[in-house]
Amino acid sequence: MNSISEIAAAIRAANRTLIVSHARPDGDAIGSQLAVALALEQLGKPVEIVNADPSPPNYRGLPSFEKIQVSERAPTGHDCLIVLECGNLARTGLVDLEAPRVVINIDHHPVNDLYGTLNWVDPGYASVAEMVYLILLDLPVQITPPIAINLYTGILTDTGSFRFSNTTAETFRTAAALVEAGARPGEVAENVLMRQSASRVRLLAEFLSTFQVEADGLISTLLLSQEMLARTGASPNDTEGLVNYGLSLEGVVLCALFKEEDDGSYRVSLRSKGDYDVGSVAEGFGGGGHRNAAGCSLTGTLESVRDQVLSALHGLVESRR
Ligand SMILES: [Mn+2]
Repeated sequence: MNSISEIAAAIRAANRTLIVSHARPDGDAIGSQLAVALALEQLGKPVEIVNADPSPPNYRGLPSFEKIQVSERAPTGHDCLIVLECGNLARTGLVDLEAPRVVINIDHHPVNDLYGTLNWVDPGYASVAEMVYLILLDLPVQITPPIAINLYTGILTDTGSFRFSNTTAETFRTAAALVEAGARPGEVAENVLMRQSASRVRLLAEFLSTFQVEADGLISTLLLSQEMLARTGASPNDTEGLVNYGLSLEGVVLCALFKEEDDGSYRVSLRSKGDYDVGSVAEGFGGGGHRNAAGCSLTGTLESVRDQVLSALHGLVESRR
């Protein structure tokens, strides 16, 4: 693993930088990308941002959002590639992504192929935005209000508004520094969290009616079908974060969201409280993730997919009784 100062030195030495992140980008991916781009502009360096998929509408008001290009094909001619939040290059969803002389891999997911010429992967951070903040301090650049707002957004969204167990004292220290640098928590929350589309709210109403509990109230399940998406007019972006409702009921420690994909397979999102490790459950089905947030894909009927996943979750509960 490389040090922050080695990564900052490589960023300073670059002439033309491309910043990419994962397909279906989230608040941490977008906020971190924009912050790095704004930092490079302060240094007078040409920089491009490319994502394979459009950003969810609630992030489109972020400072300098217009810098993000959406294309499946990555532009060429860069001497430095910064990859944020990707365990491997395939996660970018970009085709023909060429690896230039310098590839900088910054991630906080536990499974990462260390494909960079420089790698900094640390699952101890709740968000990549916190890691980017430390790199920007080392570059050094001034943490302007636009940079602060973008990084604060990454932290806010990846910590579930400072609710998830990944939130540390350092998370709050970084967030505090970003507030001092010009991020306004109330404004960011209003712009990012309280701007749901009508289709999402319609979907939420249908979605919550699928809520079921079992194992004496320890496990909850939720369903998202293609029919529900079609009926409510919901877009793929409208389903982001819905799984977290599964843990909102008192007593529930494990939840599974079964999302029917358009090819008929099921994307299973798993969430847990405390020490219940859903990362290992997802790995058992060929997926992955963190202890408290993971996912996998299964083929088969809803009934068979549900049975397989629930038996693994029941096993987890039994092993701790
Ligand atoms: Mn993240």
